[in-house]
Amino acid sequence: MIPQPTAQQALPEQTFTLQPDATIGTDPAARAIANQFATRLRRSTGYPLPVQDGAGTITLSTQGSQAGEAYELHADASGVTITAGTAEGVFRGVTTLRQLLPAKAEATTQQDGPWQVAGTSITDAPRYGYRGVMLDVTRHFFTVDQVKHFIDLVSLYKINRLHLHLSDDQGWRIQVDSWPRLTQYGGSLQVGGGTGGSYTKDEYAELVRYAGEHYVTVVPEIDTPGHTNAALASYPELNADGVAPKLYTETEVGFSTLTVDLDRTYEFLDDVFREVAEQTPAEVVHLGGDEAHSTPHEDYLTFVPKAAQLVVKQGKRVMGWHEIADAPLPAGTVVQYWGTEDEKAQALAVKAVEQGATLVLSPANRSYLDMKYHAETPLGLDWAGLVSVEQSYSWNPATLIPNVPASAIDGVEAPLWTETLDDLAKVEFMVFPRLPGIAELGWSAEDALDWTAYKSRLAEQGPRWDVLGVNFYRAPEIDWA
Ligand code: TNX
Repeated sequence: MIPQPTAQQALPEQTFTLQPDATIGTDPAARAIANQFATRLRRSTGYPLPVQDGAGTITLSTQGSQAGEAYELHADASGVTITAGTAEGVFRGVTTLRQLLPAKAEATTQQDGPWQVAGTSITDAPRYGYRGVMLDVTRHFFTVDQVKHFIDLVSLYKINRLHLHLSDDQGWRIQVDSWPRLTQYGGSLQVGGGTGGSYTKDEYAELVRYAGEHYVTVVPEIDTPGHTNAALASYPELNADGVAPKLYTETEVGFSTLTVDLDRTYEFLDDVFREVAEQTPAEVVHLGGDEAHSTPHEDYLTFVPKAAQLVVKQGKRVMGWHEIADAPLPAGTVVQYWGTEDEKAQALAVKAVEQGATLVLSPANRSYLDMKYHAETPLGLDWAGLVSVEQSYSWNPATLIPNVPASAIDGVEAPLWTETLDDLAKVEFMVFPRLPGIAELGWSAEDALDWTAYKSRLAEQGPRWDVLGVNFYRAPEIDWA
């Protein structure tokens, strides 16, 4: 099972077997989760599995005293009960139950039983509240259906944030009614020069809804002041010389910047952050801030507080890459650390915390899912080094950055940049098997983290991914089941 639960006790001689007449009991708060689970299990088992009020053979209850995402799962010969204090907690428990069932339970066509769960009593709660994955939909665009599939896969590992990187040099991917050319023109291409794409408001709302149904919160990123060529190309008025650059379909970074001393820049951002925030149930909006190599540093320090204020004005907290910590930050800012454990990045993380910000950790040499596994990996980049499965798992979020108190860490996020990834099979290849390890670092207690034990639990996920049709990398250091 991944992530490893807080406490688990085997109940010998108490194997549960799902029978054709089984029922799924629920209270109203967990009904949607029960329906979702029943739908999945009906396909593979062929059993009717009616969902009913109150107790069932499998019972989902929100009547527990657990807080937030915590839950308990009890499986014995008579049935399975998942108890939490919230629907979210029940959902996390159901992802555990899915992993306790045979892999073939994930099949979309009818399979032969038996459908057994070894007797167990589990008590579980997360180490961190932020356990994210980032998908870059700018360098290559991914459709709503593709992102939904991505959500299906990551939510099985208790990932609870989907950071969508929605604007960059190569494309603008979210509709903004007051600046329509951002998507009409700025979203038209992608890396390599092929057709890009963008989400209409309805499509984006559908993504947010679907993520919510999987207890994943979407964190939208509008990258500023660098990584803005698509916007600058769409609107000449955003450029210092009033001339729009061409659309860009290659993969250099750091050449574009918003014009810091132009009023129109902030009118633009005010509109963009307002329209994006309106579609955001999350309490944060990410304003990027990374690699602004074409923004003079004094300008950068002027820009960040002004842009941050426009996010705060929308009732949202600011999130941004760690470079923003050089500027004064509003209360409640979340700084995303992407350093490779270098002193400059670490100093910015310390500076962030000194200002009262909290940290989400995405060390590039550990958590970047776009880094190659080894020198011959056909996809991905290697500027942060090669990131083997062991390298991505074997670190401790609490001690990664010296002089940062453990209390300042909100959690972890694994970013997937897509310069080299133009379809879902390639995305899956880079995400699996590394993401489950980052998910475990975010969820499981510090004393549960052990590469040797993790390795054998990871091996057991292989058959599950085969059933789900996931194009995972069969890393040779894992003895795949
Ligand atoms: C750096 S890490 C970037 C991205 C690239 C990525 C490729 C960060 C905040 N910015 O613009 O896509 O490297 O690995």
